[in-house]
Amino acid sequence: MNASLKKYLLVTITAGLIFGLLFACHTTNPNVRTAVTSDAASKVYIAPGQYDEYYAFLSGGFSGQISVYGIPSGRLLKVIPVFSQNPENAWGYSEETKPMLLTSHGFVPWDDSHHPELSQTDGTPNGKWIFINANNTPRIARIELTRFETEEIVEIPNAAGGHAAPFTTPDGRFVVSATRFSVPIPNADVAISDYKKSFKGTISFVTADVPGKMEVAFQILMPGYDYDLGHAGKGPSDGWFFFTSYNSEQAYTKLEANASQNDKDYVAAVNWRKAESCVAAGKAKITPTSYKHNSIDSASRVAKSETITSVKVLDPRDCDGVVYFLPTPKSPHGVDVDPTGQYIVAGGKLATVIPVHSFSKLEKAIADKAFDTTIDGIPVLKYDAVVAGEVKNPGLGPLHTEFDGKGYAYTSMFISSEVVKWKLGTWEIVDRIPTYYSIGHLMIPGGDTKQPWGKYLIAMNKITKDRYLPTGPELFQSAQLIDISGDKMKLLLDFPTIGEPHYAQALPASMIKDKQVKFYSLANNGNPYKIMKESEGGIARVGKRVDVKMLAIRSHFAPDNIEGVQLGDTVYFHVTNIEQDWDILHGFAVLGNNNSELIIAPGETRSLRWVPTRIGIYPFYCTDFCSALHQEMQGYIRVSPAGSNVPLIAKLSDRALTQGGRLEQTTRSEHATHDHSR
Ligand code: RUQ
Ligand code: CUA
Repeated sequence: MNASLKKYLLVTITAGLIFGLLFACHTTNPNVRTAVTSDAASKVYIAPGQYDEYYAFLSGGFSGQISVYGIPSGRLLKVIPVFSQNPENAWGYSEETKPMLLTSHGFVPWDDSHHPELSQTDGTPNGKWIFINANNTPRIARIELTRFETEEIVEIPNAAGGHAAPFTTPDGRFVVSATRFSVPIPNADVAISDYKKSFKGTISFVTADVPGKMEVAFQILMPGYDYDLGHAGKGPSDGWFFFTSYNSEQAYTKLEANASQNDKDYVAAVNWRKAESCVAAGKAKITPTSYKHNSIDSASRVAKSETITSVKVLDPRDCDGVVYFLPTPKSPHGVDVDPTGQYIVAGGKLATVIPVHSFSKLEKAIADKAFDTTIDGIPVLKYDAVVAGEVKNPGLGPLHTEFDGKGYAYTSMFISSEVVKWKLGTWEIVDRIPTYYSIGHLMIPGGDTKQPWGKYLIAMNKITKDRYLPTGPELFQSAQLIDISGDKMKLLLDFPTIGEPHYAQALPASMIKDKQVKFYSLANNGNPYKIMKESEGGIARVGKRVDVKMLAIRSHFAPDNIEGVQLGDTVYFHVTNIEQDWDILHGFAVLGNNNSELIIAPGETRSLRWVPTRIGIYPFYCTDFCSALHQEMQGYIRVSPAGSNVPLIAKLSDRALTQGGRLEQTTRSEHATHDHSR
C-alpha cells in the first residue's frame, strides 16, 4: 500500500470513528459515516404521484432477472423476468413462455445475469430494447421496452460462461459475447491437463438489430484465456471492439495464485469490420453446432424455440489484422471506452495504476509494427507504444469506469471501497467518495455512450453489512446514488437491490414513458386457444389430454364448473383475459398445481398444465385482486376415477347464470391437438 493511500484510508477511518462516537446513541450503525449533505433528502424525494426522471435497469446477478428502478427515488418499479422462472407472473411456467428457457442443454430454469445493455443508434441509446447476458449457460436476451418483457433469447455456441456480453456496437447491429471459460472447441472429452493444447476462447458477434432474428453472425477463435468484459469503440475507434482477458498464464487449477503470475495480461482489440469482410470473403469455417433461438411471436404472443445447426468460426491466422493484443496490468476486469472514443480504460483488479490506452497510438503502433511477439496469429503490441497514460495511486482494486461526458472518468475501487473521479488526458485524481462497501460496477446514465447524462452515478456494492436492519446471514445488496452534477461527488441515497447487481444502464424516462403498451388487443391475439366471448368456451378430450378454453372477466371465469376429467389425464387450462383496460389483470390457480399461477394481462391468453393426482373436487380461483367481487372469482373442477362415465362438461354455475352469464354446456373437440408443452 502506498503512502498517500495509507494516509487517505487512515483519515477516512479516523473520521468515521469520530463521527461514530458522536452519534453512538443513534439506532443506525455507529461506525458508519453517514456522509450525506443536508439537501440530499430533497434531491431524491419524489412526491406521491410524481414520476422519476430516469429508468435504471439493474442486473439481478444470480437472480437471473433485471430490476427496474426509478432514479433519483430508488423506488423499485418492476422486476423483468429473463433467465429465471418467475412464479409471480408465470414466466417459464406458462405453456406460452416455457420455450423461452430452452437451451441445447434442455430446459434451464435459472441463470446468472450480469450486464444490461441498451440498444443504440449512432452510439447513443434509442430506447427500443435492452439486452442482458446469461453468464452460466451462455445466452443473450433482448427485452422489449414498450412492455418490459423478454422477447428473444439466443444461446451462444462454442462458449462456456458468457460474461463479456452483451455489449453493443454503436450502430446497434451486433451485440457481443466472449467466453469467460476456455474449453475445447468443439467441446470434447480431453484431459483437463491438456489445457494449453486443447482449450480455446471465442468471441461471438450476434446480430441484434432485427427483432426475432438474433443469431451468431460469426465467432473469432481466441487463445485459451479467460475473457472478462468488453466495450465497443466509438467515434474514431468505431469499428473496433475491446475485450479484457486474464489468465494469460493458462492455468487450469488454483487460478487465484496461478493466474496472477504475469505482470500483464491482455486487452484484445478486435477490428470487427475487418472480421465481417473476412467472413464475407469466405475465410471463416462453417462448423456444425447446435444452439437454441427462442422468441415470442408478436401476433400469437406464444414463444417458439428453434435450433440453429452451424456457426461461422474465424481463425485470426486467416484474417490478417483482425485482432491485436494490448498488454495491460494486471488481470484486468472492466474495459471502458470514453465518450470521444479515443481512450480505452482497463481496470486491473490487482494493478496499482489504472492504465489508459490510446486509440491513435494503437493505430500508429499497428502501422509501425511495434510488436513484442505474436500469439496464435495475434500480434502483441508494445505497452509503451499504446498506453496513453496511467492514473497513479487510484486506490485498490480498480474494476469499472464510466464517464460523465464532461471530461471526467469515475472508477470503482473494490478493495478500497470507493469511487475515484479523475480527469481524462491529465490522469489526475480530482475527487473520491467512499462506498458501503466493496463496490463492483458503477453506472452513469448513458455513461458508456457518446453522450452521457452526467447527473447521477449509481454505485453497486457487493457487501451491505450494517447498512440496513439485519435479516439473518444474507442481506440485500446495496446500491448508492451519488450526485455528480458538481465538482465534488455527493452521496444522496442508499437503496437495496434484488440479487447481486453487476452492471446497470439507465435512460431518461421521457424516452420510453409514452411508448408503453397498456393492454394487448384481443382482436390481434393469435393464441390458438383464444376465446372472445363466453359461448366460445369449452372442453375437449383427445386421449388422456383435456383442453379447457376459459375466459376471465371481472368477476368470473367462464366456464367455472368442469366435470368429466379422469385420473391419469393431463389438463390444460387456456385462460383468456378479455378485458381491454390498462392494468386489469386476472390470475388463475388450481388446487395442487405444481408449477405457478398464471397472470393474464388484458387481451392475453395464457395456459397452465395441471395433472391431478387424486379424485375429488378441486377449486380454482383468480389470484389477482381485480374487483370488489374478486373473492367470488372462483370455480370447481371434478376429477373422477379413470374409466368413469361422468360426461365431459364445462359450464357456468347457476350462480353465475343468474348474474347474466349464458354459457351452454359444451363438449367440443376442435383445437385439441395443438400442444406446445415440452
Ligand atoms: S462483473 S463487478 Cu460480472 Cu461485470 Cu464486474
Ligand atoms: Cu380476477 Cu380477481
